[in-house]
Amino acid sequence: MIGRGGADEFLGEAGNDYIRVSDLDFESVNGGIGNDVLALGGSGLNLNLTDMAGKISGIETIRLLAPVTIP
Ligand SMILES: [Ca+2]
Repeated sequence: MIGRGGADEFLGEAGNDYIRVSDLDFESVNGGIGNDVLALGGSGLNLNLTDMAGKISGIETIRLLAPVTIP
């Protein structure tokens, strides 16, 4: 699944899913069952997992595709 930005909702359900976002404005990412990847493809993203609590679930791997700041 590839998000193009904005308040998207991703639901992976069963299987190994790959969810790519271009910003952090999505409503929710839930990979469901399986080994699911959340890929951050935008530039200048500042990912604070504490702020994202409740928005990201069922994700086993976070992949950084572009310069991302993790405080
Ligand atoms: Ca899944």
